This record gives sequence, C-alpha cells and structure tokens, in this order.
Amino acid sequence: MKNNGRHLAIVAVLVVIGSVVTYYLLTAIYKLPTAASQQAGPIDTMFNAHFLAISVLFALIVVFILYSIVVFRRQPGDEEDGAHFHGNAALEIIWTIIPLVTVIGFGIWAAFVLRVVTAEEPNELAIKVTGRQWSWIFSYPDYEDVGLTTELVLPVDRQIRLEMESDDVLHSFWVPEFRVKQDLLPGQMTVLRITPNLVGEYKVRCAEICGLDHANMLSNIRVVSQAEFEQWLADQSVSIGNLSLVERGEKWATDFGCIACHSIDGTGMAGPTWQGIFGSEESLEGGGSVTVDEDYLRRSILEPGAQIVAGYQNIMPATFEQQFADKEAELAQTGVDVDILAELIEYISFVGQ
Ligand code: HEC
Ligand SMILES: [Cu+2]
Repeated sequence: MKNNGRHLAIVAVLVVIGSVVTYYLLTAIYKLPTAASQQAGPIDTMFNAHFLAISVLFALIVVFILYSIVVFRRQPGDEEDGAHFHGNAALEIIWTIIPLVTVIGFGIWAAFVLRVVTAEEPNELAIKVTGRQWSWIFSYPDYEDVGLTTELVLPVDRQIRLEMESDDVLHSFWVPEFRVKQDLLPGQMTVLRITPNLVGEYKVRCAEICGLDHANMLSNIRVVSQAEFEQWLADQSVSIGNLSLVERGEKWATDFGCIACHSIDGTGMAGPTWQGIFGSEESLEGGGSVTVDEDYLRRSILEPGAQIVAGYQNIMPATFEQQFADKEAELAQTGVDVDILAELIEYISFVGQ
C-alpha cells in the first residue's frame, strides 16, 4: 500500500471538515434556551464540549466508512480477494485508550461542575416548594406574612435555596432557563439551589410524568430587581385588619391554595371555576343537581366529598376546617379576629355573581 500517507492526510482533512459541519448543525438545531442563572454557565460549557466530542466521533466514523466505500470500491475486472489482515494491536489499543480517557475525563469534569452548581453561597433565600397533582405552591419561611403563592417571585443575583416536597407522587422542578433540575419526593425534602441572574419571566414545569394533567403543571416565575422584590413582599403582607370581607376572602383563597385548583375567570383547572357559579344550578356526580347558595358553598368547602360536581374528581383536600381553625387561633393571638370560612364564601359569592 504505497498511498497510505496520502489517504490518511485526505481523511484527516475530511474528518476536520465533517466535525465542524456536524458541530455547526447540532448547535443550530438544538439551540439551548436563554441562560438565566449562574449555574447555567458551567453546564452550558460542558454541554457544548459534549456536542464537540459527539461531532468528532461521528465525523471520524462516517468519513472512514464513506471514504472506504468510494475510494476502495471493487474496480471493473478485479476478481481477486482483498488483502488479509490479522488484527492491528496498535490501532486497537489507541481506540480503546482514547475513548476511555475521554469518558473518564468527562466524568471528572462533571463532578467538578456538580460541586460548583450545588455550592452554597452566603445570604441565600429559602423558599418552600410544594408539588402536587397538578400545581405548584410556594411559601417564603423568612416572610411569614406573605402566605402561600402560586407564582414564584425571585430577587435577581441572590442565591435561592428551594426546599421541596411533594404532597402525592414524584414531581420534578425544572426551569429550562435555569438549567438545573431536581425531583420532589413525598415525605422527604430535597434541595435545589439557583442563582437567577437575568431579570425576566419564566415558567417552571414538572419534568416527571405525574398523571393526567402532568403537561399542565406549570407556574409563572418572575425574576425581579431587589427593589421590586421588596415591594412585592410588602404588597403581599398588607395588614388583614384593613381589608374588606371580600378582600380577606381573596387573600384566604390564595393563602390556602384554593387558586391552584379554582379560577375566577372561567379557566378550567383541576376544580370548577368560580366564575358565575353563585345562584347557578350545579349538576352533581351520580345525577341530581343543587342550587349554589351559601349553604352549598359552606358544605363544598368543609366536606368536599359529600357532593361532587359532575365531571370532577374528589381531589379537593378535606382538611380545611382544621386549617382555618389553626389560622384563626394564630391570628387571634395577634388580636385579629377573622372568620375565614365566612370571608371565603363572601369572596366566592362576589366573584361568582
Ligand atoms: C387540589 C385541588 C383543590 C383545591 C386546593 C381546592 N379545591 Fe375546591 N374543588 C376541587 C374540585 C376537584 C372540586 C369539584 C369536586 C367536588 O365537588 O368536590 C371542587 C369543588 C369546590 C367547590 C364547589 C364548586 C362548584 O362549582 O360547585 C367549592 C365552593 C370549592 N371547591 C371551594 C374551594 C375552596 C374555598 C378552596 C380553598 C380553601 C378549595 N376549594 C381548594 C379542587 C380543589
Ligand atoms: Cu408533576
């Protein structure tokens, strides 16, 4: 084989060209979403390095195959057998060692990246995340007045420590722009650290198939400046004593998580919308109907299983009576008297007109 050197030189050039083209195509087709967290940097660098390794490997294999098929094809009139080979020890050692070192290298690199993206920074802000079929609820333990929220508001450039738990099955907290992802388990807290560094609006989605409405398990995330964050905290914690009954009812509907399942604008969620229900005839599961009045609302909230609205499942928590009593007792200690059930009914009747 006299032309070996020339063949290898041509193949080498083709492999380089093939790698560049493949890398260009891969990064153009699989564009990463905007990077909006500090953790995204090292992860994206690794991701691109993987793309590069994949491109070189792909080009190497495909170029050798195509080159051999085309250049060393059987010539007309050539009836001979090809030359016999008995292995090539040097080649086999090379193509074992190089991939081995590459894979181990990526493994070590990944361990360092994992340490960086899970590292704790001083002054982190703790937020509790509860996942349930099929919504997210957030609370801010450092700011008790804020209550439960269905929207996650985060100050920019400060590390967030999400303390997460599931009420039912496995869920997974994933914001593509933040890159990092973590499962939520029932009965065990998991932690995810994120340092958002780009003001904007994002969505958290569940990345663990969790039942019928898994695909709709979305919540808004707003990353805002420190000043806006403080303003938001203040808006959330207005003193209850100054609110009207309807306004209090609205606050309870948020604080107790009703709005995770009930809309007031007709949007269908896990539970019926409250728009226009007051005074309407509600068909019940198993036949029959009932007029929505205050008594019916009271019963629906305290004993959700007693009368099920047609077309819905009995998934509304049946523990609100106790929760209301606990909250009322807690507020009574600060000298505030409320009747949560009555105020909720006031609110639902108001938005349900
Ligand atoms: C996990 C989801 C979920 C949560 C949280 C939830 N509900 Fe429900 N709710 C439902 C479902 C589903 C139904 C329909 C089935 C039934 O009647 O029990 C329902 C029914 C109702 C009804 C009857 C509505 C109608 O159209 O007849 C009322 C009133 C109601 N809920 C109030 C509340 C209030 C107040 C809260 C918060 C304190 C709340 N719900 C929290 C899921 C939920
Ligand atoms: Cu889920």
